[in-house]
Amino acid sequence: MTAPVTTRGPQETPGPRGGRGSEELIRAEEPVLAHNYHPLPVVVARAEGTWVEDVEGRCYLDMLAGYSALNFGHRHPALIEAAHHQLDRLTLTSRAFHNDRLAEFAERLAALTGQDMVLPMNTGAEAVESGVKVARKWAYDVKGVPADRATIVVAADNFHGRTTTIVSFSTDETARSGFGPFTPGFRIVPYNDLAALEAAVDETTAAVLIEPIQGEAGVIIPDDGYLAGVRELTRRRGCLFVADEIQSGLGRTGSTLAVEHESVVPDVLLLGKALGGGIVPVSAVVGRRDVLGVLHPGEHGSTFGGNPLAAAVGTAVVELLETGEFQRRAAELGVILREGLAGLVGKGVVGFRSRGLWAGVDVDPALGTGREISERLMREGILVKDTHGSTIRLAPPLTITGEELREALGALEKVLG
Ligand code: IF1
Repeated sequence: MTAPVTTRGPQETPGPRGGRGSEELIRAEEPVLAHNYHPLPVVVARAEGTWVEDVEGRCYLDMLAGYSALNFGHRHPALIEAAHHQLDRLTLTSRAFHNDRLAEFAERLAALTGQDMVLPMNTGAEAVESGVKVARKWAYDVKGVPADRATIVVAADNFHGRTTTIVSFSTDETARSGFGPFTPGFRIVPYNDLAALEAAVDETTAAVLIEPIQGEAGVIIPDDGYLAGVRELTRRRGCLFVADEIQSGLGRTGSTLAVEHESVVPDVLLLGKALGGGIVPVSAVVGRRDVLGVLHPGEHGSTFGGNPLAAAVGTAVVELLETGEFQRRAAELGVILREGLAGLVGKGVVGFRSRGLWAGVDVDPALGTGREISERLMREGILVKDTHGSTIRLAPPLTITGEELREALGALEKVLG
């Protein structure tokens, strides 16, 4: 084992360490890796906390945090310890047998989120797919919707994942076109529009599925009252409220769940990303007993879902969140982020939206695309990811310090100057 990265800045041995350098590794990917991504030209080799180090030993502040999969930073000691401990005992059983880690994970995750039951899966898209299946089954078994007639109402500009059913209700042509035929049964309404939702819901509606804050769309925060309105509407009209908290949940916005900002409790929560502690893919559908209770043996499953390694890491994640420390940090540091960004409005920033440690920043298009700004920030030692057009998103690990956050904001000011 080499020493972990504990300091920022170039390490003692700059330059490729024996192996292939960044440029060579990037070139090597080209003929053998499907071109479904266009990554920034940085090849990461090690990371700790808020910092990543490339193969040449250059260090960068990670202001993306694996799209919120790294809310606790890279290799959080408690999570790494939980993973090591479990690796030495038991890693996989399949759900054909019980394992000794799953009960505690489910109990503590349900308690943390104020729900009754947990359906463990692996990736975010699987949690969404599973949520769709549960909602449909509930519509037939409990609500009494005629067979194969259930509908699910979703929002325009949503991002819920990449499977064929999920892209069926995407409005992003890049994500969708070329992948049909699509799964029927979805109705798309504008986000943040309760009247449109009211009009779209009918007696066939199993659920309303939305992100409490739309991530890929540019960190779009709905008006105050929207989430409470969705809750009231779904209850009154007799359908489920399914909240995709895969990106917004688990501390990011300054609370365990983004729906807490409006004191709303959905019927079903979809969780992922940070639930795996940046170590393994862990996702879950979490919901009330009368909803998740519609599933019976054989009706749904997963080889890896609920495996003991995932459960051990997931339990350690829940344990970190039980302290409230990360939610508090996100809320407190979110003020620095918001004030810093407010100070850049008119200085290259045309507008921004933020909640907790999560921001979508619209850069003056005259200064470059989001991609170009991201490349300039990379050269300043800050890693971010653009979204549509000239919007960049900031979502650092919740372990970031105020000083590091100010440094990132300073770099942003510099590249926009
Ligand atoms: C990509 C965005 C982030 C999600 C929500 C479900 C999933 C995601 C709210 C699916 C996934 C990802 C996946 C990644 C890009 C990314 C993303 F830009 F698209 F919006 F995070 F910012 N629900 N989000 O955000 O989870 O199956 O990937 O585990 O697909 O390129 P997954």
